[in-house]
Amino acid sequence: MSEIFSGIPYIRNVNDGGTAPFAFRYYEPERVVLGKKMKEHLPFAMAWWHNLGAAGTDMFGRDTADKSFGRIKGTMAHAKAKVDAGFEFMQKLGVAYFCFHDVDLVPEADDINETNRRLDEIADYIEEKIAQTGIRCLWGTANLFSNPCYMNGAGSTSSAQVYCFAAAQIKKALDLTVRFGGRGYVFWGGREGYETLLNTDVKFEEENVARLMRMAVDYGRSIGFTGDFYIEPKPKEPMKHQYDFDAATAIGFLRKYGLDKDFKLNIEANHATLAGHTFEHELRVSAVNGMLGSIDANQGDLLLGWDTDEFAWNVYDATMCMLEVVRAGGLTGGFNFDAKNRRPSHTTEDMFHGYILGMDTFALGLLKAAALIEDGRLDRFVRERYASFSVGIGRRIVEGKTTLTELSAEAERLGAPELPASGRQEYLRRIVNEILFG
Ligand code: XUL
Ligand code: CO
Repeated sequence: MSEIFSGIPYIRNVNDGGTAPFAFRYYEPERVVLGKKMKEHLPFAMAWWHNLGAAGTDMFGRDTADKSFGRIKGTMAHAKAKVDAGFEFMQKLGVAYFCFHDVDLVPEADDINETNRRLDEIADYIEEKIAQTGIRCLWGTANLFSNPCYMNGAGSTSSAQVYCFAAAQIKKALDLTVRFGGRGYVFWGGREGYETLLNTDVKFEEENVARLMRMAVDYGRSIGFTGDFYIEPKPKEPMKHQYDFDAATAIGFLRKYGLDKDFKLNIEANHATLAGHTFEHELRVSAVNGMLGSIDANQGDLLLGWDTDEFAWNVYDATMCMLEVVRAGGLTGGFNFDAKNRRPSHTTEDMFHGYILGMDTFALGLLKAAALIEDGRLDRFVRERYASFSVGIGRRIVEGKTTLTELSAEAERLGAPELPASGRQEYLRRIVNEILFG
């Protein structure tokens, strides 16, 4: 098989001060940080759909990039060329995992029997590549939003027939995930939501979504899938109201329907900001609930109200992200680059620049997070901030040994409270800048 990205070398960290265009500046897979190799802190994954599929089409114009890989799009020959391109791409970057939707892998046919036959054919080919390279699946998923039948959602559809097709796609995607050694299986809500209450039974739709997830867990476990299921929250786009708005909403849903033992969350940076949260807020909410599973590592544009899926370059955000991940003890999943090149970045070189940027940004974030942890001032400040709860009446509160009557008596004895100690936000931000920029 001939090389597809023939002008591009294997990407290494050459420590040349950053002048080589196809080299990492910060990512060094074998470097040990906080007792663990960088590649273990950062299990990176390639997103099949963006990297091998997205070619720049938007609602105003057609493709700018050529992702034919020398074949006619919409054919099985093209599907195989994408496999070749994808594995060469991952090998050149040292990316150990990939993520996929079923219909990223093959052109979807009109009849599901034919689609499944095509999936079996491509799966054989992908398995060969997995055996040759050791690259594995991070997570798989079913695309339950592109086909027009999903106009009202999949689990939340108004049609029992459509619900069956959703179930069939999930079953097949789970089979493939297991065949590819996947660590996880994702439910991104897609069109699970609604446009208007005038035609929607919210309670019924949510219950049906939960039923579908329960059946997915039962089937997955029956075929030997031992990994985590994930919900990937997103607040809007495509539907006006999405049922998995944010981490807190998704966690409440999982607990209500008894799915919290099998599911964790896949947090995407751009979805967090669309929900009006920071990336690190969503990570923290997941982590404190024992639900931080995986990350869709991208970045939005705060001036735009939609999901731009850019490659992350904001080092503050990456540092805060890595602080959350390291403190949580790492991910059961990994860092999936759910990111695409900007439309004018249309060359194959740009595909590599995108990944080098993304990998370097999170590597730099890891280094800076480690420096902040080793510095200790932030952690110490937070610990000391709550010191009044480790003695006297504060301690009795935490130990559950007091009552409203006792606390009320204490307040009356004091007459008026002192102001809490300063939150020192500006001072703490100075520490962050000092660690980031020296
Ligand atoms: C959509 C999105 C999806 C999921 C997988 O915004 O992020 O690509 O990651 O379906
Ligand atoms: Co995503």
